[in-house]
Amino acid sequence: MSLVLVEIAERIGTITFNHDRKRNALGEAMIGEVIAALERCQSAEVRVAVLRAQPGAKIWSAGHDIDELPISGRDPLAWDDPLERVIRVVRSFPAPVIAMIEGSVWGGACELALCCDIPIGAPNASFAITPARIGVPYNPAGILRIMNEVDTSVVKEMFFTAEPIPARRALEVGILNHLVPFEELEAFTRAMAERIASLAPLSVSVAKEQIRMISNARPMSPETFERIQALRRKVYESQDYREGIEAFRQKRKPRWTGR
Ligand code: LCV
Repeated sequence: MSLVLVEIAERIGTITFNHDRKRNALGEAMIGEVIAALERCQSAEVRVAVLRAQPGAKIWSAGHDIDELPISGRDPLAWDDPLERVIRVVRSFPAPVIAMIEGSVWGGACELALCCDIPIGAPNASFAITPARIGVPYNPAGILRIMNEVDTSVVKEMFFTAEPIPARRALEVGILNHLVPFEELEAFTRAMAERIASLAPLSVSVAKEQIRMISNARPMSPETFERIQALRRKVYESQDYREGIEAFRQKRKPRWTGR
């Protein structure tokens, strides 16, 4: 069964997560299907794409597939990690990507939702950034991308508490562009997509790429980069990192040691 469904009509591509068994956890197989769906949309020259879960979803995505997090002292969120790859594909997709969000969004799925161009949420949308739940060292590019969308003080609270931000507050702090009642969500999103698809595609596409490049323009010295990598290595080689994953698998609370 496909982990992702794709529909392309009237220059609008709709990509639906279809992996409820693992709560749309973003594993390699599912991400491969999302990337293939985006490539199909690009070949069909869609003017806007919509990323969504099944209608009525309680979980938009449970984030990175924890079962695929490496234990062997390897960077869990390296450049070629599937989640990192799909985020780059969405950000460089040559047309706006709308995230239509019903349900809770966890971990790296928050970054995926935030790197979409226009996040639109239903009243049950919530956003929890969860490295601290598992003992994971998030990656600098991902932190910068989240900081580009949300105030630093809110980013800190999300990373330090791993608590879900509910829809109303998500709208207030800039995670959501729009908060729409359930019964209006599909029509609102469709109208936005049709509006974008009716405009000059090259102008829209170039505006998206310009904004991406300008928002990336934060120079970082090699020394700073190396220092960040050393700090992250300390975390993903820690006992706590292994404990976080083990605890998830055993469905128990983790016992942190700080080592
Ligand atoms: C693998 C899963 C997952 C899952 N992976 O259903 O941002 S970072 O750094 O943290 C990054 C590393 C990251 O994104 O990490 C993942 C962060 N995600 C989370 O912490 C969310 C973990 N999941 C949950 O808290 C619950 O599953 C939610 C609240 C999403 C849904 O709860 P619900 O009661 O509806 P279950 O927990 O029963 O999950 C159904 C099945 O999906 C698996 C889970 O192990 C279970 O599998 P089994 O039926 O085989 O037991 N699953 C859920 N999330 N991220 N597998």
